[in-house]
Amino acid sequence: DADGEWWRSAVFYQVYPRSFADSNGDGVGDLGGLVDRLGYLELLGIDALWICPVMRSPMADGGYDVDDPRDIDPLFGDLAVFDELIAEAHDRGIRVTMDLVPNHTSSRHPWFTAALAAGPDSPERARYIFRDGRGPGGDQPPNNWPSIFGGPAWTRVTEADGRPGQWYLHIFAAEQPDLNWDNPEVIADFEQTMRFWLDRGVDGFRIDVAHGMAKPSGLPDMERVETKMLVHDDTDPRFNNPAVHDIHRRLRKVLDEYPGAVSIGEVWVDDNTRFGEYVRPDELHLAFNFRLAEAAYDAAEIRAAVNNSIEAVHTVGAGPTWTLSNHDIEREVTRYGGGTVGPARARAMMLLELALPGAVFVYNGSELGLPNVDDLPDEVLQDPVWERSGHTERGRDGCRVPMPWEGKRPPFGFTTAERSWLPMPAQWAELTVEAQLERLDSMLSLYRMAIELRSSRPEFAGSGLDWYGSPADCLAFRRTGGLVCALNASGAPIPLPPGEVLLASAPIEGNMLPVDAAAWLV
Ligand code: ISL
Repeated sequence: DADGEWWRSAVFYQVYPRSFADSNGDGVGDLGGLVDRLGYLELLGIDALWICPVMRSPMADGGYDVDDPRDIDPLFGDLAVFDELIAEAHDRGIRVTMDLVPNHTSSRHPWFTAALAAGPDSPERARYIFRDGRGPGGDQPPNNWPSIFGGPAWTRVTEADGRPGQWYLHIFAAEQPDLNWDNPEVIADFEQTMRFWLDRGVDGFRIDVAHGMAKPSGLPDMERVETKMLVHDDTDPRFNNPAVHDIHRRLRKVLDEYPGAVSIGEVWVDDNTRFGEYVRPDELHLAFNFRLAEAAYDAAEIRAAVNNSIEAVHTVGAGPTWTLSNHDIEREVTRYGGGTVGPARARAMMLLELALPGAVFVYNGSELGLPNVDDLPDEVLQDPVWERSGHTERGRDGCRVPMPWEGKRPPFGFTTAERSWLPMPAQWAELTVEAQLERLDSMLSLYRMAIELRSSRPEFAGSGLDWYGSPADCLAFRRTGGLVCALNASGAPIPLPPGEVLLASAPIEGNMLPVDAAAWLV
């Protein structure tokens, strides 16, 4: 039924809990802070939340290293406040999806501690991927795979850890050992985790590294070792192995026991056919693609990203997803050039994104037009990329700086502590929620108006989209329901397509769309 597929055109709001709002004065955001700010999210008009990991974790990778997947980390609160969050969000008509991390656990997970202590060939080690090393004495890693965060993807067990000698695989940090998804115990445990949260009332999951999990048999060497951090392509043996689809089919069966529950996979796969396989009717409901986020502010690139994203999923009957940023990538205002150009382009891209058919994911702070913070002092950096790269890559903390809520000085109402866990720039005084709510021309007001129109106007109906012929470096399309969106990526103002302007990212004068602006028409 239609409501059962609520997620198809929903606006999801991604909360990075450490950076959203702090309720207990420790300088780190938490679930209590999120509950306190639900009124803001209702005002913004979003349909659903995606909350980044809040399960128990030593926080070696911001919570993507889980040591108890069926409890809330004390840093964020407890199960009682989580239940309160679900109840209060639902009262406000906001659905709640949470992040689950199937590819790996924390190295402090009791399973992994037991695996270290047990010897080779034990059932404890069989939950992870332990191998003997190569070379004399086995002192070389079992294969040549690098970690996504830098350095080898293998760490050798030492005397201090437990029974020494073997190596264990970690595609990410050494604190994130990869699970062995060929082991039935692993899948059963994950299903138990899904049911645990679904029974508490969550509306679904964002599945971390949904193209990971399955590993190729024999763990063959990579042909071309990719040394650039955080990057991989479709030939990479660490990801996108065919057996991953059997896993998704199993997980989908659990979700199907809970009507309306959705799964959104993080799928970094370039090839359209292979990407589409993840959203076949018996696998994930939705999959992130990052084509729009990867496109420069260039008409041809944007058009190709849109076409590509739609093409990749339509043959299997799934809907597209759109995202301009998240907690792993540089903030869009900075990506599009910073200064005054970046915000103007981010506003235009936001209108384009919210005009498209499909599900949209807005990362907290995008609605405020926050820039990346590229001058964080070395000593506050927490992303494992910083350590693992030997301090050559600064990592992703710059897009994770906390939200400025109100007031004139850091920490801008984010926390009652003197300092937030990552320092906030003094210039953010003009970007606070409070300051932007007062201005009709702010990024926040534009987001609110756009989301409101998108959810109420009939012109946004239908999943079809037709491109208009438009001047070079510009693009315009028309939705089945009649909405027209035009975007100017050229160096001069261009005439608007015919129609009445519903909303524009910059003031319209004389029927001309300004440089770096977008408009909606009906
Ligand atoms: O960030 C990336 C590209 O810019 C990716 O390579 C990303 O690191 C990878 O796709 C997985 O990301 C997810 O899992 C990681 C975690 O650090 C990220 O925050 C999360 O989004 C490990 O759990």
